[in-house]
Amino acid sequence: MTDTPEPVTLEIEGPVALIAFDNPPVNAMSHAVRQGLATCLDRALAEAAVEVIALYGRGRAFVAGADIREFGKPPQDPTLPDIVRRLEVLEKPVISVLHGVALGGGLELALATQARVGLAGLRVGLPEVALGILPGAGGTQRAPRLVGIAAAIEMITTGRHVPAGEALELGLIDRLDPEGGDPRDVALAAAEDVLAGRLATRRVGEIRVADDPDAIEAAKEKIAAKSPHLFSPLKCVEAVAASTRPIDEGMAEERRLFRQCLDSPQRAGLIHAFFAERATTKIPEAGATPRALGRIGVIGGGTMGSGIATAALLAGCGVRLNERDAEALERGRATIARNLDGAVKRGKLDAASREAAEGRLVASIALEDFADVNLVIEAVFEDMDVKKAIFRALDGICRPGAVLATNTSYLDIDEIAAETGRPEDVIGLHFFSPAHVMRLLEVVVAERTAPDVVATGFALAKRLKKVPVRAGVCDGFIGNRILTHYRKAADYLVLDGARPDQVDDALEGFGFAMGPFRVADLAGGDIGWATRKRRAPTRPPEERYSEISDRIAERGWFGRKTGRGYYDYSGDAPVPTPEVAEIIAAERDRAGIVPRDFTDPEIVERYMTAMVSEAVRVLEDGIARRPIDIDATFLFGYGFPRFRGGPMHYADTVGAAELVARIERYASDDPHFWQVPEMLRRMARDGTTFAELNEEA
Ligand code: HSC
Repeated sequence: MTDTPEPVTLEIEGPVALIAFDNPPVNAMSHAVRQGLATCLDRALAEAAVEVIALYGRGRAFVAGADIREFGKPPQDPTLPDIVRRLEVLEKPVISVLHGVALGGGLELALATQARVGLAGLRVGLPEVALGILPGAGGTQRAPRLVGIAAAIEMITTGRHVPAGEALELGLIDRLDPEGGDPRDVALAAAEDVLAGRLATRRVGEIRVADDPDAIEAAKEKIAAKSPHLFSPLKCVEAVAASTRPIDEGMAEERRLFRQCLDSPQRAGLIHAFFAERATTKIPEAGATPRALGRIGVIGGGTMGSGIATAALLAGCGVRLNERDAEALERGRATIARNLDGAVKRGKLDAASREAAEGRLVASIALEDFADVNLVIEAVFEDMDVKKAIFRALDGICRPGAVLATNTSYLDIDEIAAETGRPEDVIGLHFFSPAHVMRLLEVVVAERTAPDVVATGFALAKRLKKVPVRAGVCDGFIGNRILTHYRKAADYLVLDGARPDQVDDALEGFGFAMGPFRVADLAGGDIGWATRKRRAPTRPPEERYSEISDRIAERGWFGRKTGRGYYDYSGDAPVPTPEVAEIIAAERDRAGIVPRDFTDPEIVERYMTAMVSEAVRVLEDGIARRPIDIDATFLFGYGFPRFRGGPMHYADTVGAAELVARIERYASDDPHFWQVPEMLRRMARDGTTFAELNEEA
């Protein structure tokens, strides 16, 4: 005997069979659930008194889809497509009652039932495209039968969640129960309505779909323009196009296209990214109770401070903003107001909520006003002395137990913490600009940070809907430390013969949102220049140093904000700044370099190998706990192509042995920069992968 609860249960109430999914947390259709459903259906059919069957979910959702963890493993019968086909043609009518979410295979299951009742707050959708696949259990065939080809393509290629009201309007559900209530009770009542003729049933698969070649063509064009790298969106469109055929033929075509997606490396990358987004919260401090978060203080009203304040206001927190004088404070306030306006424009909040958010902001030039905040985030410019002075002051002002956080990108947080009499309350909360938009939050744990302070950092991230990654203290933490290294590889490529725009184009071709030189122009050349100057005294003499960026910055060309940088922004579209080519040529002459050609794959290979090498050292040093934390850092903070899963997932696709061979080959030109990390050498020898390290951690 085992105590494991059944994931699917059957209850017979007179002529009604109630089948409930009970597979926490989200009732994913794992093999056990599919099997359980098949068995319950058999039993309901065998029961002569049963005239109608109603499906519903226990817990927080109807069904959130197929069990994503099963993809990539051998399929086990009964498959979801088999089940939905069976449901639709069952001798007794089956209906479904949906609450929470009905996503992917969950909605597909519901579409195969003969009537759908939604509960208030329901969201439905076919989000498979985000996982590199397509709805493979009839969604591409039944959704168009209910909403038409154009609307089905829109839903399936964006994967968006459709709110209950819209689902009713579109015809995805037949009835919306505005009261909500217990799904079981609603299921019983709806089944009785079917018996009394108050709720009509029909087989969606029997509906005919009107062809819409214009919508199909327009969708293909849009995908080619917006997501040229992605494999599955076009396959989604092809599958929907087959919905004009009889259901069995359409489902066969859907299955053929689904298989292609399943076999594509993008599927593995995107599913890895899905789990990376959730894995980062599994930290040693997860059991600690977070401290209160109600009132948040932000010191510094520049781009970063205002962005952080905006993020906190949008999350419903009360915010105190501090600047050193009234003028700077007013600028900060204005930036926050603009950010909030932008959020309204992007449809993130309505006008009333915007006013309420702004109403929660209190601006003050007196640090003494921070005495009662629960958590304060310092976001002034990167100057150790200034930061130390602020922390000394906060130590004297803030109430005991307040969390004192710094948003520094590079500086030593242990040194900052040592300025206070309460280093256990000090932590790094490293946001990424624009902080109210970018999802990554590095939670930097200093030597003496208390576990509940770490837990508070993670709780804040959850409240702000960010992806928190636990990092250790070093110059640049996880992301910027790795960035500094591979950015040098990009500089060396240019020094040795590539053009900056060629490097950018090659990496954008690989899938990065932006190449490193376009990023530098966007971030502002002055920032990198200041960092390089700060690091100059500790730069090892054997390190190659490209002065190209310094020469550009010395001219006051800081990128977009000054109209010039690597690119010239004075015309309609940015073009490479002609003088930059001269600067590069002069630097090559000065360094005695004879330029050579690089192919795009060579550029990508060197850049990615540099990224992976430093990432491995970050793991070796314990700055990141697991490879998947590094993947999440790059996916959510550095525009890493999601379909490639992150740098460590990419590294597994290349293999440790090949990476070692590459580094050794490049090292013949520059043995200082290209060094094989010990861990990578060991992995190459043992044939192990980063995925295995994730499992072990
Ligand atoms: C699909 O359905 C494919 C089908 O079309 C066809 C299949 C045909 C096959 C044919 C073969 C021949 N599976 O996000 P949260 C876990 S593809 C497994 O933190 P929230 C999640 O990892 C699927 N696990 O909560 C986490 O675990 P942890 C289409 C799943 O409230 C926990 O649940 N569906 C899972 O913020 C809580 O998740 C989707 O893409 C799943 N399907 O959001 C929906 N879904 O605690 C994906 C969740 O260990 N899910 N988990 O970290 C979501 O969007 C969100 O999780 C929800 C909940 C909105 C459901």
